[in-house]
Amino acid sequence: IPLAGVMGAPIAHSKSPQLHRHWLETYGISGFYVPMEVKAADVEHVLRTLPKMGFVGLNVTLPHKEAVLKLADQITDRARLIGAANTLTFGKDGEIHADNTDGYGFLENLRSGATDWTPSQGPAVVLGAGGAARAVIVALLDAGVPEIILTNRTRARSDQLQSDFGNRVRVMDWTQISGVLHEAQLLVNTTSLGMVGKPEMEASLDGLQAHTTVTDLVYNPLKTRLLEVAEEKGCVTVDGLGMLLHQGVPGFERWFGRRPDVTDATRAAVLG
Ligand code: SKM
Repeated sequence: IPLAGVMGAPIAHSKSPQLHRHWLETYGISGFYVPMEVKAADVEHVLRTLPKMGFVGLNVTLPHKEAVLKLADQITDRARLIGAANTLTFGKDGEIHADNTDGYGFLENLRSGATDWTPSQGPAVVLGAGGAARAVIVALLDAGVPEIILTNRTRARSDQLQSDFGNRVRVMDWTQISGVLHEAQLLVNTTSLGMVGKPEMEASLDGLQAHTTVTDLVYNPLKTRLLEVAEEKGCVTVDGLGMLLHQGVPGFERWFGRRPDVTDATRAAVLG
């Protein structure tokens, strides 16, 4: 019986156990998926031990996504480019294959919620320059978005991403977003602003127009203030829950042998 799970600190908030257990049940697969709260100092020991216990793989969430890359034996190009991994698969001798499916999950969610959005049509404005932004930017560049306008409250972090990802990324000051919003074909919030327990999105959205597709990585609440404002302006909006659901697909398929579908029932299982 295959065993898998999700490792992070904290881990109690994670919806991955509900997600994978829903799929196991739906497809009648015997398997286990367990949450594991692991301290940074224990990550290596845990990764060496789990394969011996019958684990076939693991999702990795904050704050271990970068650390696991250093312990991996094989790393996919996209995980290397992003600089973090969220999906590990263990080989027969415990060797670790590391992938990052966050960008894939982001794009699948966006495509399923905004069917008219075409990557090549115009620039994307990305708010935030953390790990999630890196995954989103790699996915958008790969999909053919001509330009990414990147803005972060701390300018130095966006400058770092600009130097990592090259001249299709243009950096703007946070206070100047309003002036470029009218250019955006897509607006993505990768910051935690608007998440329950965090400050509200304080960026000015005055320049936002109806032709821009707007998506938020925050999914608690499902409808953030950003998405509310966007809806009022007539934009197509896509909430962040689907990204979590879709990023789980490749791992589930590798570990449990069946490519799972993301449906309304999947959403309901995770929200329930
Ligand atoms: O990348 C994902 C990760 O695979 C699982 C997760 C979670 O369980 O909350 C969140 C994201 O970091």
